[in-house]
Amino acid sequence: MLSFADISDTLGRLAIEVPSWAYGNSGTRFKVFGQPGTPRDVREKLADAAQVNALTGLAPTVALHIPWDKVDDYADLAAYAETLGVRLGTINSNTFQDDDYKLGSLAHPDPAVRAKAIAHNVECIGIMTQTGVRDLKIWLADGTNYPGQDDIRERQDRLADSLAQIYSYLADDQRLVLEYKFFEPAFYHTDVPDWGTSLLHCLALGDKAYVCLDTGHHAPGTNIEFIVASLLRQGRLGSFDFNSRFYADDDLIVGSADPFQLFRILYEVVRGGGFPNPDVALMLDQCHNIENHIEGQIRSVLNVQEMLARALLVDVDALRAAQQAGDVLTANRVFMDAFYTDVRPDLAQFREAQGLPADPVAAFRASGYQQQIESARVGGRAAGWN
Ligand code: RM4
Ligand code: MN
Repeated sequence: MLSFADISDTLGRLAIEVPSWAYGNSGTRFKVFGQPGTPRDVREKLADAAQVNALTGLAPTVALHIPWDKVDDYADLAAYAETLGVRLGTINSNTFQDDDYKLGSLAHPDPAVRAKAIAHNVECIGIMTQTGVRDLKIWLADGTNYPGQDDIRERQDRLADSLAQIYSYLADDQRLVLEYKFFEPAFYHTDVPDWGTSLLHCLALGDKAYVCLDTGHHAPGTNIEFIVASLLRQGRLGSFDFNSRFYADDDLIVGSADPFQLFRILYEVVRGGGFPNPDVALMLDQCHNIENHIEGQIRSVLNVQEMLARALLVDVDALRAAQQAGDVLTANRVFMDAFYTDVRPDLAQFREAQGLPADPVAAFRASGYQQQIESARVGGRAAGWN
């Protein structure tokens, strides 16, 4: 087995992008429980995100959702982020909350609605240009609820055309990442339900189009690490939206529902050259409905770090030797040895060596930051969907 010293330099390159919306209130369709101290605007979301980075050294960029994080001056916002020690990250477009989008957005039957959704994405590319951000992430709520409701084949044609129009606005150093999700909010069919559909659209668009894999967007039992391996083989895995789920798209803390699955995914990321690799953005897409937002984010980035450390510990030479010898159980044992290694003491030391707290959650609780925002911020708003 490898030791922590063998992997610490590589592990030190980990950077996780956090979502601005994780700092807002969120909930289910049944109830949103507000939390005191919730950010009232994007600047306060950035300030909270900066705490996560300051305490863990793991979260240097913050993804924005437009229009939830709309401001008049994006260059100014980017400069403000820098003063907090973070940078702006992926721009997420949002074509799922206007009344016009009831029947879809980029695949809508009405060309006028498609044009509106395209224009919104072009506006997002403009924000990327102003802020030096590389990626536009598109997640669509498009789909149908009833068989026969719309022509599912023609919807693919409309979608392809809309995406091509958006893609044509990208600069050479910008990318489009297309996220898939197998159901919800549409219940019968979804226009980008799976990685195959996303990949087909990306291949048609060109080499600046990549797939975004949200770990919560698969049917139960799906072998996600296989998808990771396949997309990395094609050079088309652009980004992850990490979270975890028990049943549907639960958006729980990454690694909380199934740590072994996270380990297997990160093993394939490393195996396929997806880490360290700036072309594969490791992002969180989560909601903290009942736990403290900032602590939830701290725990999340630490979970990714911990499982990545274990994945890096896999003795790949011993694994390959066992695989090639057809020694099934030795291969499995080599793999499991890494998974079962408790790296938490090493990680605590690793943090301290960088001048970071050994226990970032405890440090956050001791910092007084939460108390300070609770008294300073009144009327904090939701993430945007309620
Ligand atoms: C979607 C999808 C997107 C995220 C929104 C908030 O389910 O996962 O990535 O931007 O939720
Ligand atoms: Mn997502």
